[in-house]
Amino acid sequence: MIPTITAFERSPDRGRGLARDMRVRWALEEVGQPYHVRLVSFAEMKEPAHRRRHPFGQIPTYEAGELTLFESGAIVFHVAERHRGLLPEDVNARARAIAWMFAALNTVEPPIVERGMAILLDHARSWHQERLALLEDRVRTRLVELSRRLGEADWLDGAFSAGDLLMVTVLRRLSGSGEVEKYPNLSAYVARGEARPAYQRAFDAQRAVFTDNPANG
Ligand code: GTB
Repeated sequence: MIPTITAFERSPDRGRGLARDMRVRWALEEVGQPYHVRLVSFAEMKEPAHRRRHPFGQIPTYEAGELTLFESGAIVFHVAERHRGLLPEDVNARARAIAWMFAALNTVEPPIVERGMAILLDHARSWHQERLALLEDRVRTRLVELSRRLGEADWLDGAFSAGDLLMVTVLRRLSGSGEVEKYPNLSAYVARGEARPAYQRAFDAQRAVFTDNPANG
């Protein structure tokens, strides 16, 4: 059964792999599971047909047979549970890898998203600079803590796992800000993730959506 995922027909990131379909594509590539992609416009995402897949009218979604899923973390977890390669076999190591999945999405991603939203949506507000400074502090706190924990290791807990996959995609959301580069071990960690052949296949596939669209020429 070949699953179908959804992705932006025209991603605002212009093919930089920052939208959340990237983590699902990467997970599927890591485990060698082929997939189809249904591209959706912003208008289509809010229509009933897509809302049946995703209650909040967003991407990504995942459909395979009777199963329809939303939430990138749940989709990556589902893929990781059903294939070898993204979660350790050992029960305790597996639980720790899952903890890193939650940490990526629940502890590290929120301040990064808040910062991004503030830059995008609040830049004209009188309080923008003051709030941005506060949000950047919160992001830095997490980066310092993550950098300390990672130390000189290649991955967060032993072998590469779905926790690393999600953490790398979360850190990539700071691309262009220079923030991750302040921590050479985190910068090398992201580069290590990006160097994985599965990452590169996923990246190329999502980039082709942008480059193949004549409207983007
Ligand atoms: N918690 C959900 C998940 O993890 O799946 C969040 C899903 C989500 O935010 N989806 C976004 C979406 O569909 C796309 S990824 N937005 C449309 C809408 O809400 O109407 C977020 C995203 C968008 C664009 C960039 N970018 O241009 O850099 C980066 C990330």
